[in-house]
Amino acid sequence: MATHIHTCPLCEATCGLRIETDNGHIESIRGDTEDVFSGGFICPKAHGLKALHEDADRLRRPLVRRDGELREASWAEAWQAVQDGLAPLLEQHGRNAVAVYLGNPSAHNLAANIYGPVFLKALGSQNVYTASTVDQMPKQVSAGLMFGAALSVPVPDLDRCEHLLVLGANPLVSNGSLMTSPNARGRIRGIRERGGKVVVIDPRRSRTAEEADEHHAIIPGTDAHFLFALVHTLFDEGLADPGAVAEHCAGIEEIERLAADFTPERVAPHCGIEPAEIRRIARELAAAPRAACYGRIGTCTQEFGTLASWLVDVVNVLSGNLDREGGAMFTRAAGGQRNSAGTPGVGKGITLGRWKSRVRGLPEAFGELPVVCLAEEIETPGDGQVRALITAAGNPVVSTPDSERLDRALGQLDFMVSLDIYVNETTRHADVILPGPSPLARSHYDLALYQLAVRNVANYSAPAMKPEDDLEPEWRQLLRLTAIVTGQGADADLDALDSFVIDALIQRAVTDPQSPLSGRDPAEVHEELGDRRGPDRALDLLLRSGPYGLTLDELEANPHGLDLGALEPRIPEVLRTPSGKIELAPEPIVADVDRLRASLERSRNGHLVLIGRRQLRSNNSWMHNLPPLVKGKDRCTMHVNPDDAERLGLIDGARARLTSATGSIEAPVEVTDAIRTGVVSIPHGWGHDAPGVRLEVARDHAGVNSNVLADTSLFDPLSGNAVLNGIPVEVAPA
Ligand SMILES: Nc1nc2c(c(=O)[nH]1)N[C@H]1C(S)=C(S)[C@@H](COP(=O)(O)OP(=O)(O)OC[C@H]3O[C@@H](n4cnc5c(=O)[nH]c(N)nc54)[C@H](O)[C@@H]3O)O[C@H]1N2
Ligand SMILES: Nc1nc2c(c(=O)[nH]1)N[C@H]1C(S)=C(S)[C@@H](COP(=O)(O)OP(=O)(O)OC[C@H]3O[C@@H](n4cnc5c(=O)[nH]c(N)nc54)[C@H](O)[C@@H]3O)O[C@H]1N2
Ligand code: SF4
Ligand SMILES: [Mo]
Repeated sequence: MATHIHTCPLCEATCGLRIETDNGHIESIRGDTEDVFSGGFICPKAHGLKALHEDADRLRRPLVRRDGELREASWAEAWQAVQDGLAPLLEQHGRNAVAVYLGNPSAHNLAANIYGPVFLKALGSQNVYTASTVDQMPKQVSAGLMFGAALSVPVPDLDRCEHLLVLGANPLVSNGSLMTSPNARGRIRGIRERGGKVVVIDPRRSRTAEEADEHHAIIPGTDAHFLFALVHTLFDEGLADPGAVAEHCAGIEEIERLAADFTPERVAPHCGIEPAEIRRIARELAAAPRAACYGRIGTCTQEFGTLASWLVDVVNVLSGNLDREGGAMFTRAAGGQRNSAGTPGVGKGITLGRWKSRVRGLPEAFGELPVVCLAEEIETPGDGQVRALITAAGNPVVSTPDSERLDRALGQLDFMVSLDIYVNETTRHADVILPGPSPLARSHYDLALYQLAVRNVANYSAPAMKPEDDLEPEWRQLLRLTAIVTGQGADADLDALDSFVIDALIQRAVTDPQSPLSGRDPAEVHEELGDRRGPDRALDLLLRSGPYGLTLDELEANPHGLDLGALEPRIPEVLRTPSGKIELAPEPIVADVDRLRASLERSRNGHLVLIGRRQLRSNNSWMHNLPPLVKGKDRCTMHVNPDDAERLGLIDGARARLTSATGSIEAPVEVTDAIRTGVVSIPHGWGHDAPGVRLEVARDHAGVNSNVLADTSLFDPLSGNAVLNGIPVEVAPA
């Protein structure tokens, strides 16, 4: 018997696991009660890791398409096929002919965190797409413009907060997002136990809403209206006071001017919340000693995603809660954080739209184009047409809008390669699939998510399980792809390439004025990093050059994590805007307010709208092949309010047909008063019955793909983020 302490890599909560193994077999997975951050909390998905590790459908060897069929092949054959597929296309059609899609698990994968950017830079294609534009891109854009760096997103200081206003998030089920907080449920309950208050704004009475003091069933897509009315009220009643950060704010007068039209009376019919309630919510927020406003998926994946994301932080500033204990604060991560590097308090800020998509001209953000453009870039002939696609840990056919169209488009590609562990709805189109190890068979450190944690923590896990024989580690896969797209060929010396990568990181560290390694001799630093290679060596460097000057040895000696303390005020040091101020009214955002104002003239046309919902025993599209997570009754159902059900003749348990501008699907009806009238909800990530998919268990629990109904022409213009909540649909009995 052996015990392994490992951080769960499945979601943003970073829970500590205690894994008992016997002879390479997983005996049990429990919460690590000694984990400094999660204290033993886990969710049902953690148990799914055993099933995932053992899943017969999880790929252990590469697949290469021969005579139209994906067949097992050796690594040498697979890499030869990748080289033969990509090299001629790059040569004949240029860099943009090869597109990339990076999926959500890459965010939790140290190899992808370090070597993903290396590969993208080497490829040099403008056609980079990720799950970010069906997720948090609006928040990155708003926070980037306000605070100057991509991940400078304030997080609610949950453990000291006494008033939490939650919009479009369900942390009791999702376990928190853009807010790394294991046991979010316990932490949020703690607010009420301290005598504080939790208010939830959501078209559904979610689990989080059920446990809150108040729930307001907002009309989907109107959070920006509602938030502007809060801002209006704060000014109107003389409650707007940024407190300690006032001297660092630019644009307050502009905000007051912009909010003038958004009176509670004016927005109430649009958002479905009474004017008196809006005023009271604003007053209570301002009066609370320590409060935070927090928005997530529901506020991002909608028509006014960037405006809503921006207003969340405007409200935090005006209610005096930005950067104060118990308010919305900035994490100080142990490594890899942009806003801890460079000159404190000032920077280049961010530049959006450095290039545009070829067909529709949608702007780039943080190095990527909106994924709503991917299908048309494949379909539309001409110079720069996408002819090949590389996916890594992503399932865009299920996760992104107008799935049927993207599915067809992938069928038209000249070449496709997928780094993935399953043959699913997306990878079934690939010519080559390169599997990585089980998530338990690699080292883990949540480089990105620790930058958004509600405490400053660092926790490294060595691999808990041995990877299958001959599985090429993902960092080497990414380096080999780098070698191929730079013409060095699949047989290039990967260790030499890795040395090159680490030296570039060292160069950055020794020239960073804030780094403990500042001014050091690069060769000496290289030497000190010792025998580690790959992501572990890079992580060691990032820790050494981070604000705590940690080393990977120290983290290895503390398998339950290092608690680096509660969040501390970071303004102005955290700012990276050219002005050195918090930009409350950034020009691109101000320009978009007209679109919101114009929407006040729109009348509701009586259409039903579709929203999503997450489920405890599910993880986007890819954990439905694990028996412990799919057992029980059908979960891919359509929630509808009893009034709508009666009006439309829908019967609980019977099937409904939903039709949007792009497609039509059928789903079982679940009548529930937990959802407001005018809104129906279907969880995303389902629909596993496509031909060629090799997911035996998931096929029996196929469900339907709600993104067949999402429309690539509906997006938030500033961020390019898809509208996944608030899609107009017709619903009728099937
Ligand atoms: N169990 C589980 N956990 C997960 C995931 C999972 O699939 N399953 N996915 C992970 C990922 S990738 C992410 S990004 C996070 C997301 O984390 P969350 O954002 O907390 O997750 P959701 O449950 O989608 O919550 C969104 C809520 O917004 C509501 N909503 C929809 N439209 C609107 C609107 O217009 N306005 C408002 N105010 N509310 C609206 C929905 O009813 C829903 O309750 O979860 C992560 N955690
Ligand atoms: N309608 C609607 N659509 C949504 C959302 C919504 O709320 N509503 N939410 C959106 C959000 S927030 C997100 S994040 C996206 C997710 O969108 P995606 O990231 O495109 O999809 P996932 O379902 O996370 O797919 C993960 C893929 O990675 C593979 N995988 C898992 N682990 C590994 C690994 O360790 N290595 C490798 N190489 N592959 C691995 C899985 O087999 C799977 O193919 O979906 C988005 N789509
Ligand atoms: S909450 Fe997230 S990190 Fe924690 S056990 Fe569940 S899936 Fe893993
Ligand atoms: Mo996500």
